[in-house]
Amino acid sequence: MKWIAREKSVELRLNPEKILPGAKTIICLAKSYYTGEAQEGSLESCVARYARVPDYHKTLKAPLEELAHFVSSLSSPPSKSLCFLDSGPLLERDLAQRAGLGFIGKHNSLVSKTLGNWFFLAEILTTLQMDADAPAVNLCGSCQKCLEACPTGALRAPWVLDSRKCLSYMTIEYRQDIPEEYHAAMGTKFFGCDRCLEACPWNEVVSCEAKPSVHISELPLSLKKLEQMSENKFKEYFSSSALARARRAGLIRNLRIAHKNAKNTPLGKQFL
Ligand code: B12
Ligand code: SF4
Repeated sequence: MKWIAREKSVELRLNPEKILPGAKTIICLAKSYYTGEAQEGSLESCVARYARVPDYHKTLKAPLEELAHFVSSLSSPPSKSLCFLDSGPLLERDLAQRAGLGFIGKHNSLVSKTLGNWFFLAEILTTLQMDADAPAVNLCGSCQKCLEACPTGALRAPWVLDSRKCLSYMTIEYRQDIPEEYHAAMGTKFFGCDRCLEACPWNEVVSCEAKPSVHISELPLSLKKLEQMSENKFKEYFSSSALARARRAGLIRNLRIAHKNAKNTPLGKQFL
């Protein structure tokens, strides 16, 4: 993740006017990905919740662009707008907190009083001048449940995440063998990690409707299928899934560890 520290991207992150000259407003958006609780022992339960729905980079692109188009049409001459969805050089959580969408919890994710912490962030950067909402206030209090729940000690202190120890980083971004010391902590979770998010008591207030997803059950997800698949076929089958980010080799690596941890359980057999 060296790109985070690159001088150019730091400069852009700190100064959105360099991304869009004349930028006056950042509209921050949140979209819930909550699909309800997965059945225990199901393949779906082994994947981080955000990846249980089709890849948000793709599904949210069109509605986001439509909204940006609408924003541009609000003034004459039309304002200029740019859309961001995870990929751009913006500090999405910091901006969302400042826009009042929620507060940055001690686990580093944004927590909303209505959506819990199960949502994506997106932004529209625009030259249109708009009034700002009030920033959100932190409501963690003395709670430390997320820090206690992290199985690897990646959350070293409140708001301090050591990504090198984070199972989300290990199973999605890391391209080498996962060191043995992290295998047990992974359990059967072979893509991403939700442990710190699951621990947050603010999830009890989730007010959005859970829409069950069939996405994971539709993917060819087993060691045998992945090992026999060509890279081109992998790209084709996983084109609508966030799981593609781990690549075929990464998913095979992760599934082998999850299988070892599942021993002879019915779930372990599904990994084969
Ligand atoms: C790189 C990245 C990761 C990396 C590193 C995480 C990290 N610490 O930065 C890894 C792979 C580990 C990761 C994991 C996850 N990620 Co991620 N990730 C990103 C990404 C692409 C960039 C983050 C970045 O720029 N980091 C660099 C640091 C400097 O910036 P920062 O963390 O935003 O800011 C921190 C400090 O500056 C400081 N700070 C800044 N302002 C303020 C203000 C106050 C008051 C305080 C106290 C602190 C503070 O605290 C911030 C939080 O650590 C963002 C998208 C984006 N463009 O923002 C998604 C994003 C943060 N990830 C997201 C998600 C969903 C996850 C996972 C939950 C996925 C999963 N289930 O496995 C985990 C959660 C892990 C965790 N506990 O943080 C969502 C979070 C949504 C939300 N509700 O907050 C984002 C916003 C993507 C999106 N568009 O939806 N992620
Ligand atoms: S679990 Fe507790 S400390 Fe962590 S983000 Fe939620 S409220 Fe804050």
